[in-house]
Amino acid sequence: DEDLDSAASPLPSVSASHTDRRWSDTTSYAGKKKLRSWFQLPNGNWELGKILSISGTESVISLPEGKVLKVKSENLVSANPDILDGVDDLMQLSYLNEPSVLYNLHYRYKQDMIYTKAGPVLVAINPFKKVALYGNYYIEAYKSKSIESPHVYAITDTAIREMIRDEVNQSIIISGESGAGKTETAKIAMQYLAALGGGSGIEYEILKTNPILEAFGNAKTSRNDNSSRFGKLIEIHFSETGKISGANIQTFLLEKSRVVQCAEGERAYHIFYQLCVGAPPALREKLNLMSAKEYKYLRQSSCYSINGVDDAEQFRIVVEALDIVHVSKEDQESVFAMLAAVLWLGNVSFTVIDNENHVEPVADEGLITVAKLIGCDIGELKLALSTRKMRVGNDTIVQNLTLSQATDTRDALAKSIYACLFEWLVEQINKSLAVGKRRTGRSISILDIYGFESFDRNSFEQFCINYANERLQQHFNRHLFKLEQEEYIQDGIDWAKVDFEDNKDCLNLFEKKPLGLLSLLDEESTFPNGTDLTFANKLKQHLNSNPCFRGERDKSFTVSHYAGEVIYDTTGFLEKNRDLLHLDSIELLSSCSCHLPQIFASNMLSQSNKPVVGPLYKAGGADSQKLSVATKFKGQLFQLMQRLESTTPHFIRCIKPNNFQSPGLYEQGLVLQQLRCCGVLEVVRISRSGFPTRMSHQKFARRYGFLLLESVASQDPLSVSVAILHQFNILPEMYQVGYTKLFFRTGQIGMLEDTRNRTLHGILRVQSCFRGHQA
Ligand code: AOV
Ligand code: MG
Repeated sequence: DEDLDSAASPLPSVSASHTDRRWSDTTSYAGKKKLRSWFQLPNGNWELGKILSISGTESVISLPEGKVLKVKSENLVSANPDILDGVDDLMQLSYLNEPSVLYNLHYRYKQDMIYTKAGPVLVAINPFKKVALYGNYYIEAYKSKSIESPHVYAITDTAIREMIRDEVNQSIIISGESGAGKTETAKIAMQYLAALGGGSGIEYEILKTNPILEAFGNAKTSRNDNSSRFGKLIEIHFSETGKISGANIQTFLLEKSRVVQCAEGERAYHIFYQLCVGAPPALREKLNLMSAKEYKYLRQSSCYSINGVDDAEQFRIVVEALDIVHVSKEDQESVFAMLAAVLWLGNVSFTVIDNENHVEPVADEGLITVAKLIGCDIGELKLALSTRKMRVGNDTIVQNLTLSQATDTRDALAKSIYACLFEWLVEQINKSLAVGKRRTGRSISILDIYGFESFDRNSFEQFCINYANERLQQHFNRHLFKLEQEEYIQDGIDWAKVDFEDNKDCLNLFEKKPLGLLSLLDEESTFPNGTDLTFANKLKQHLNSNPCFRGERDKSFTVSHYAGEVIYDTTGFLEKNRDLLHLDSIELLSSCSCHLPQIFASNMLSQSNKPVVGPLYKAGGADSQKLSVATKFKGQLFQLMQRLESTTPHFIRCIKPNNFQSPGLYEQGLVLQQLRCCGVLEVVRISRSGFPTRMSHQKFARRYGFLLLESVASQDPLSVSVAILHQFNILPEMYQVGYTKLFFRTGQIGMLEDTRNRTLHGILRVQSCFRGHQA
C-alpha cells in the first residue's frame, strides 16, 4: 500500500534556516501514483486530491466532486496518508506543511475534538457552541488517566503532577487573539484545579471570582461579546497535601476609557447594563436608577443587550458571587452607588456663562443625584467640574474651565471612580481568598490576558495590549525554542539550529531607551507643549530606521507585530498616558461622606508620590504627579515575566476559526494566520528537527539490550546502546549520543519498541507452544 509506505518514509528534511521553506516541505513525489496531495485553489484554500499521473513537470490530479485537473507538479504539496487523519499530536504527521496541519485540525474540529497537541503546546480551537467535553465525568477520566486525548484538563493535570513531583511552581499561560477562547479556557482549567484540590471550600470562592471580574472587567466589543478589558493572573496555592489553600488575583491595566466612550455596536462594562435591568425596586429607588437608554455613557454606542445574554439574571449571579467572596451587603450597596454615580455623571451637562466659552454645570437631576450618591456638597461638585485651582507663587487662583475642559474633567472623574472601584473590588476578593500565614505549599498560576487586537482604529489601549502580547510571545519563544536548544548544548549534542520568528526587534522598538516608543511617549507626555502630533512626528524622526516601525500619514504609525501589522492613531495617546486627575477632583472625593470615595481619594494620592511626570505639572502645582500609564504597565509586565520565569510553564494557544463567533465555520486563511504568527508550527518543527525523545544510556541498554544478537565485549551502558543502534541500522541523522543521554528524532523509539514488543510476544508464544507440547 503506497499510502502506508509514505507514512513510514523518513521525515521530510526540514530546512533549518530558510524562511521560505518554513511552512512547506516539498518532498518530491515523482514516480509515485495515486498519492494524496494538496492543491491550492485560486481563493487560497487547499483541496485534497489524488495524483492520477505524473509526466514531466505536470501532474494530473483528481479533486473531490469528480474534477480532474492538469497542474504543475511543483504546485502540489504532499499530503499525509489517511491513516494519519486526525492524529491528536501534530508531531505525528509525516508531512508537516500548512495544508496538512490545517486539515488535521479541521478534521478533529468537525468532530468536536477542539484540542490538539502541537508537541508541548496545546492548541484549542474555539467551538462557539457547547461541546460535551467538560464536567465531572471527564474530570474523573482525566484524573484516572482513562482518557488521554489532548484537553485543558490533561494540561492542568500535568501541571499539578509536576508541581508535586518537582516541587516547582507551575504556570498555565493562555494566549490567542481576541475572542479565541482564553477566558473560557482559563475557567476550564480552574474547574479542574478546584475539583482535584477542593475540600476546604475555598475553591468555591475562587470559581465565583469569575462572574464578578467578568461583570466589571468584560464588555462586548466588535470581536467578542464577552471581551476581557483587563489582564489577569490568578495564583492558586496548594498545601503540602495537594489541597487548595487560597488564591491571589493580580489584574493589569483595565481599559477605563470604555466607561465614558465606546464604539458603535460595542458596550461599556457588563455591570452597568446588569445593574440597570437587574436591580431590585428598593435599590433602584435608592440609586435613582433609570433604564440604560437614559444614560449618555451607555447610549452613545446604541447597543444595550447581547444575544443570548440575560443581564438581569447575570446581576443576580454577580450579587450571589459577591456574597460568597464576603463582600458585605453594605459594601455591595456602596459599589452599586458608585456605578450609578458614574452613569449620572455622564448625564451632567454644562451651560456657557461668558463669551470665553467658560461653563458651569447645570444643576439638574444628574448633578443632584451624583452629589447624593457620592455624598458631597452640590456646590463643591459644581466647582470641581468647572474650575481649577492654580497655585501661582504663594497665591491660589481659580480658573474657569471651557466646555471641552469641563467635559474632560467630568469624564476623567467618572473613569477614575470606576477604575478605583475595580481595584478595590479585586482587593476585597483577595482578602477573602487570602492564603493563611503558613505559606509552605506550591502554586499554579493561570494567565489570561487580553489578546492581540487590530481594529479599524487602534488607540493607546491597543498599543498597550499588543505590547503585552509581544512580551508574552517572547516568553513563549524563550521556553520553547531557546531553552530546548540550550539543553542540546549542555549535553554536547551536535544539532542544526532552528531559526524561529524572534520578536526581539519589536520589543526593542517599544522598550529601547531613550529612543523607543515608550520612552518617547513619556518624554512627550512631560513636555508642556507636547501634543499627539508632535509625538507622532518625533516617532517618525527617530524610529524610521527600525524595521518594525513605519511612519504613516497624519498622526499615525505602523508597528509590525509578531501577529501582524497594526496602524496606531496617536490621537489621545498623550492624555491617556498622563492620565491626570486634577487635585480638585481628588479633593472632592476625599471630602465625600461615603466611605468608598474617601478610600479612592487616598489611594490616588498614595499612588502619585513618584514624580516622573515632569515640570509642567509641578509648575501648574495643582495636578497630581504620578507614573505614566505606559511606564507603570511596563513595570507590571516585567514583574509578571519575572514571576512566570520562576515557574514551569504550560502553554495553551487558543485559535479563533472565524470572525463571526459562529459554530462550525472553519476559515482556513484565518486559522493559518494565527498558527503562523503564534509559532505553533515552529514548535512542532523544532521538536521534530530536534531530538524530542531522550533516554539515559542505562535505561536504553536495559530496555533493548536483550535484542542484541551478538554479545558486546564491554558491558557498559554506552557500548551496549551503541551496539543496539548499529544492529537496528538506525541512521546516524536520526539520533545523537550525548554525555548522559541518547537523543532521538520522533518515531525512532517507536520502531524499537515495536521490535521489542514483537520479540517479547514471540518469546511468549514460543513459550506457550512449548508448554502446549509438553501437556
Ligand atoms: P478571549 O478571552 O480569548 O477573548 P473568550 O474566552 O471570551 O475569548 O471566548 C469568546 C467566546 O467563545 C465565549 O464567550 C464563548 O461563547 C466561546 N467559547 C470559547 N471557548 C469555548 C469552549 N471551550 N466551549 C464553548 N464555547 C467557547 V479577549 O478577552 O476578547 O482577548 O480580550
Ligand atoms: Mg478574555
